[in-house]
Amino acid sequence: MSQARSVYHFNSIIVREPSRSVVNGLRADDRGNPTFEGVKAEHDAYIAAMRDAGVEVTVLPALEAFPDSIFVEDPALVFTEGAILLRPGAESRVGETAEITPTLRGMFETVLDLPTPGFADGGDVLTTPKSVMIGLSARTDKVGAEALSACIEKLGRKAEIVATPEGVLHFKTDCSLLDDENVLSTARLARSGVFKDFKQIIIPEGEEPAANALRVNDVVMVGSDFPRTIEMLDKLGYKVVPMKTTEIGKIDAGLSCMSLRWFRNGR
Ligand code: CIR
Repeated sequence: MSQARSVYHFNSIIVREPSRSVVNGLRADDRGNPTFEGVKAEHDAYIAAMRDAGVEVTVLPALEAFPDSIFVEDPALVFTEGAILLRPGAESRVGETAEITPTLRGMFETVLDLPTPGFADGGDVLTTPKSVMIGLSARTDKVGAEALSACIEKLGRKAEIVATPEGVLHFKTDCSLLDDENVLSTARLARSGVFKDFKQIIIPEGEEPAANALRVNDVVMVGSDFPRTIEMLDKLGYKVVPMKTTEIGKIDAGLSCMSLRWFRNGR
C-alpha cells in the first residue's frame, strides 16, 4: 500500500539540457538575450540541487530546433497516477510534446493525450492537496483547460479552472505551493481571490518573479536575485535554497519550468 504523502514529495524528475538556441527563447519584453553558458550553469545547479533534495534526475538531450525546450514543464503534466501530454499554446513550442512523449511512455503506465481542440501549458497548472488548479492564460484557453480538467479527473484528481491575472505568462509565474496550507503569491494574483482554501504569503513589491519558487521535499528553491523573499521565507521557518535564475529570467522562466516532478511508486 502506498503511504499518504504531500503533493510536494517527489522522488523523480525529468529535465532537458538547454540547446544553444535557448538564447532565442520566447519573451514578452526584450531585456537582452541570455547567454547559453549562463543558462547551462543555472541548469546544472538546478540538477545538483534536485539531487541534494533526494530526487532521481532523468536528463534528456538538448533540442536545437526548440529554443524553449529546456522548460519541460510546459508540454506535459505528470502525477504518480499517470502522465498527460499537453498542447503548448505558443506555436514554436507545439512540437515539444512529440519530443517528450517516448520518455513518458517509457516511464508511465498511463499516458493520456489532451483531446483536441484547445491548448494547455503545464506552467498554468498548480497541484495542491485540495485540487489541481488550471489557470486560463494566453497559453491555456478555455477549451484546453476543460479538456485537461477531464484528463486530470480521469487520473482520480480534482481539477479547478481559475483565472490568471492579465499580462502574466503562466498561472505559476505568479505563485507556488509552499506546503499543505500556504501558497506564495504575488499581490495581484492574491487579490483575485483564487486561493480561498490557503493562507497567502505575499511576495514583497518589486520581487514578483520570485513567486515562481519550488517546494521539493524539505526545501523551497527561490531565485537568488530576490533577497527580501528569501529573508521572508527564512523567517517563516522554510529551508530556503537560493538558486540563480538571472539568465532564464530573461526568457520569462523560473524554477518550476525546468522540470517535470512526481513521486514514482516502486522507487
Ligand atoms: C516561454 O515563453 O514559453 C518560455 N520562454 C518560458 C516558459 C516558462 N515556463 C513556465 O513558466 N512553465
